[in-house]
Amino acid sequence: MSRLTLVRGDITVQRVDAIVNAANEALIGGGGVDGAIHRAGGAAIMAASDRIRAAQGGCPTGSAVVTTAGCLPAKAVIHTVGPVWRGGGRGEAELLASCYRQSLRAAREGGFRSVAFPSISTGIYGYPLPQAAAVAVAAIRDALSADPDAFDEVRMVLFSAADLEVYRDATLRC
Ligand code: AR6
Repeated sequence: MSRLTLVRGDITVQRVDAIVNAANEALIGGGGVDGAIHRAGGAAIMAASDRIRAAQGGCPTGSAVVTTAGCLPAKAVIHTVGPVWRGGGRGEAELLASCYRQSLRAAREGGFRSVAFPSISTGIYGYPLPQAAAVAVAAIRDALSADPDAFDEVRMVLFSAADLEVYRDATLRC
């Protein structure tokens, strides 16, 4: 039976089958959670990203690709690319929902039964947190109800207490 859980914490230390990275389309690493994952996981994650870039040119916004997790406790990293916030009228909500859907599809295909997400797009990409939380919670719940036996746990890992509160509100509202 799948469940959505919310915790405050650092995604790099989560003991789950797969963690999700808020990456960029070029898969070249960066700041925020992306930087933290590459630092903690080591060079194997970038080596695998390099191979994906060579094979398919990167990862378009709203899609997801899977690499090794290197030295991290997880078995795999699912890299997804959220939309840059441009005011909300440029398909941002659909692209963000697609990140959660495609990441969970990749997890299911990989047989990863527990998955931890950071709050995609709400840092450097500027997506307003309450709107992003509503999209994330709805997209995860839709995926879990469509396929109730696919996962044991889908965990949202929020970096701050304030972010956790916003996500908690979103779970009560949806
Ligand atoms: N664990 C969990 N959450 C974290 C961690 C962590 N260790 N570190 C940061 N966050 P961001 P984006 C939270 O900027 O907005 C990169 O340069 C953070 O507080 O990491 O999708 C990529 O390469 C925020 O709530 O991702 C892209 O170019 C959330 O993670 C770009 O940033 C997402 O913030 C992607 O921007």
